[in-house]
Amino acid sequence: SNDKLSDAPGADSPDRYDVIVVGAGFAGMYMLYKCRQLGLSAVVYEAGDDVGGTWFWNRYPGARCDVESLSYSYSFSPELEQEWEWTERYAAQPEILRYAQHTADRFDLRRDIRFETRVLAAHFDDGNRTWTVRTDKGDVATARFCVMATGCLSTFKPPEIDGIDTFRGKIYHTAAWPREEVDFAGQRVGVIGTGSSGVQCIPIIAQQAAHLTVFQRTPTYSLPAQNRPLIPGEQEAKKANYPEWRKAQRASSFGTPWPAATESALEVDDEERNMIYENAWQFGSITALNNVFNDIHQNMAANETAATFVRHKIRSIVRDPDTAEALCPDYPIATKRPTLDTGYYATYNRNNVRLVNLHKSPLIEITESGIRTVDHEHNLDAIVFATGFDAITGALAKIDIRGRDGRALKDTWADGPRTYLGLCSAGFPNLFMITGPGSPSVLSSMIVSIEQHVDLIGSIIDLLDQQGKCTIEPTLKAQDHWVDHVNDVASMSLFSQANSWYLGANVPGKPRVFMPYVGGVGNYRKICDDMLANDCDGFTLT
Ligand code: N01
Repeated sequence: SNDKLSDAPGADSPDRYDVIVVGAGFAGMYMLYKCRQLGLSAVVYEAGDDVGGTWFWNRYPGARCDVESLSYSYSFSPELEQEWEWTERYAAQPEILRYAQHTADRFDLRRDIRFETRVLAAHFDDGNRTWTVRTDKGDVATARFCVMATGCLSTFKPPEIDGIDTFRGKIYHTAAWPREEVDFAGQRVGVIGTGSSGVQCIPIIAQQAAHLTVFQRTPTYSLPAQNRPLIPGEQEAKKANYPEWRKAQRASSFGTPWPAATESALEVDDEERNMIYENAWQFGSITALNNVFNDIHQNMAANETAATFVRHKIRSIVRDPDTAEALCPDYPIATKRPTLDTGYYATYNRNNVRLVNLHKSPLIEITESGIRTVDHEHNLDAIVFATGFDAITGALAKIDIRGRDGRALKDTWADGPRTYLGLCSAGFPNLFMITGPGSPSVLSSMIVSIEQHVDLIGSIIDLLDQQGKCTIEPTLKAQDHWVDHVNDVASMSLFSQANSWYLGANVPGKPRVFMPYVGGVGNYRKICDDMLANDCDGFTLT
C-alpha cells in the first residue's frame, strides 16, 4: 500500500533494533551471528517456520546441492566446521537442512528469528534516518540498517500456462514441495521443466510413477554428478586442511578452487581433447567440463567442441534416436546454468518415460484431465512444475521497499537492477542486499559469497560507528561505473548469448540485464576489500 508505515497500527511503539534482517537462510543466519558478534541488536523475519531458506522450501525428490558438501558449508566457525559430519560427496536436501538447523541450535539463533512472518514493506525515513519494516503478522519494527537476505532463487515464477486451475489432479512446484512424502506410485505424472530442479527429480519420479511424461522446452547440458558416499579419510583430510581450503575458495573464480586452464580447446588434437573431456565427465562437477580449456566461455568454436562432446554422450546413452536428438541442446554450453544429475539421460530408456519436445509440439493448455499440446492430449494424475524462479531480483520486488523521498526500489529498477558492488543501491541508504544483482552471487558457491558479503556489511557498520557516522549510500557515479563494468565483463563472455534466467529472459516482461558479476569471486573480493580500505570509496558517509 501507499500508506506511510509510520501511520500503521503499532507504529507509535515499534520494536527498535540496530539491524533488521529479512530471511533466515544461510545468509540471514550468518548475518544474525555477525550482528551479535558486533554487539548489535538484531531481529530476523522469516516466512517459513524454520531456518534453511532454499533448503527449507526445495524438498522435491532428488534435491541435492551441486557443490561438494565439504565446500558448501560455513567457514566462520572452525568448531562447526570440525564437528559436522557430511555423508556424501554431494549432500542431499534433508542433510543440508539438518546442517542449517544444527547451526541455528548451536549458536542459539532461533531466539532472534520471527518465523512464519513475511516482511511486506521496508521504508526509509529521511528525518530520523531509520528503516521501518512491517510484516504480515502486524509487527512494526525500526532499525538503523536493513539487510535483505532474501535469496537469489527464492521466488518461483508462475508457469505462464493457461488452465492450471482447471486441472483435477494434484499440482506440485519443486520450490514449494509439501513436507509429507509424496507417493507417485501407480500415477501418471507430468513434469514441466528440465533445468537443475527437473533433471534431479525426473529420474526419481520415473522410478516411482506408473508413467512419467517430461515436457521439455529447452534441453539442458547435464553432466553426471558421480555422487557417492564420502570415503574413509576423505573428510578428515579436508578438515585438517580447512583454513587453506577456505582461503583457496575465497580466491577462486567460482568459489570452488579449480586449476587454471592454460590451453585453448582448439590447440589440441581431437583425440587429446576427447580424453580431456572424458576425464572431466568422469570427474563429476559442473565446473569441470567448461574449465578444462581456457576459452570455452569466450570462444564460440572452442565452446562448440565441449558442446559436441556432451551431445555425443547423450546420443550414446539414450537409445531412441528421436528422443536423443530432442535432448541435444543447440546453444553454447555453460551459457545457461549447466546441470548435474544422477541417471538423467538413462531415465529416457525406461519404458514408462516419454519425452515431449515442446518446440515441435507446443503446449497449448492444462485441462481438467492433463496437458494438451498441439497434437496430443496427455492424461495425467499429477503435474510437477520445475519451471524456475524470478531470479535475483524477484524476492526484492515482492517487498515494498522505499528509500529516500519515498522512492520505490521497483520504480528505480524498472529498467533493470542498479547497484554498487551488488551490495547497495543509490537512494537507499543503509540498505544492504546479500548477494544482490551485480555481485558474483549465483555464479559462485553461494555460501562463499554470502560469508563475504556478511563480513563486509559487518565491517562497514563497524567503520560507520567508529567514525560516528549514521548513513552510508553509494554515489550515483560509483554505481553507474559499477553497472557498466558488470555489463562489460558479461559481454566479453559468451554468457550473454543464451536466453537464461541470469539475464531475466525466463520471466515475460523482465528487463534483459545480465545480473550476476562474471568477474570472479576472488577478483570481486579484492575490489570490495580495496573499497573498504579506501574509506568506503564510492559511498557517501553522513
Ligand atoms: O529452474 P530453471 P530450476 N513451459 O529456470 C522450463 C539452482 N538450482 O528450478 O529454458 C514449458 O533452470 C524452462 O524452459 P526454458 C540453479 O542455479 C540448483 O531448474 O525457459 N517449460 C526450463 O527448462 C538453477 O539454475 C540446484 O525454455 C517451461 C525449466 O522450466 C536454478 O536454481 C537444484 C515453462 C526451468 O529451469 C534454477 O533451476 C535446483 C513453460 N511455461 C536449482 N516455464 C542444485 O544445486 C519454464 N519452463 C543442483
